[in-house]
Amino acid sequence: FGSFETLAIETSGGIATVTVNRPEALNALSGKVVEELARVCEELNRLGGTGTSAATTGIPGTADDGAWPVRGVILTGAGGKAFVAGADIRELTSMNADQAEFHARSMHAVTLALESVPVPVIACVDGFALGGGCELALAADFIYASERAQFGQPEVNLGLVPGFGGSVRLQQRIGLGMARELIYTGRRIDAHEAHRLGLVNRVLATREELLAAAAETIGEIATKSPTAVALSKRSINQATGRTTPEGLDIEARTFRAAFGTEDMKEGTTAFVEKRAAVFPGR
Ligand code: CO8
Repeated sequence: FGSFETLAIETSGGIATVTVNRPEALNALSGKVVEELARVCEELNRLGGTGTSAATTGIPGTADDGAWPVRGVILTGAGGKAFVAGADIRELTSMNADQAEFHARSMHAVTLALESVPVPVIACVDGFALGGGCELALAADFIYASERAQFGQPEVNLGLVPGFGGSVRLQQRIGLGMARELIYTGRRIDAHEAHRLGLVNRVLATREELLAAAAETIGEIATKSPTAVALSKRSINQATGRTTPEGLDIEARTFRAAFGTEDMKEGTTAFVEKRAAVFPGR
């Protein structure tokens, strides 16, 4: 993945762990962090297969077709106090409106790139996920949190509005009424309230348990067809925010694409032959 100033990347056991690493600023999203996240997302988007799978599924990939060296991504923050405490407020104070819009659009590109990574991305929130931090977590497939997690969109306290996707993705995740209330009040909520609202899938007691639970879920997903998981992710993302007929059209096309994969042949044959499937990953 190369070397980074503001991120720590570790790959082990088929999991890439991306850690935002600016603990002195509670991992705030400076321009540098956004730039480096964009680079990582570019790498992560090359993880699918090529050859037959790319031709039939459209999932971009490495030269090593079917290898899938990474089966999931954990996104987290360093220092034990914050996931990400938002955009870097110090940096915002020296920006003009053009630069601010550029910064917002750059981060939008990162969130879209994260959503198109062909393996599941789990945000592990241990501490503050505020403003841009909550918005970054919302671009992951789903969120696991520790008991210490706190979520919020506090932009109104700064005379700002959500700028990294919160006005779109928060309502998609928790519904319009609660999204409005959280954004208008800037209120912080704890992990359990976030869980009740559906913002968080699971709450774990400690950071260790949080990371272990995410690794376990990625491990479970890794026993499935990688092309089917990648296509499911793409189908869900492409259908989000569209009308039902448009979403169903996307689903039908994706279903067709799955029919062109070797994984589909192996999965259905294995079922008929009453044996466990061994997915070739293409
Ligand atoms: N940006 C820059 N520095 C930060 C940020 C931040 N978002 N958050 C914390 N820090 C720094 C503090 O300044 C402090 O640095 P120093 O030690 O040098 O003074 C250090 O991190 C530790 O923070 P605190 O001392 O404040 O720690 P506390 O435990 O007292 O408080 C809080 C923790 C409650 C998280 C507090 O730090 C806080 O409120 N932070 C700001 C949270 C916030 O408002 N986030 C939203 C930012 S706006 C945003 O994200 C909009 C996104 C879209 C932007 C659009 C692009 C233009």
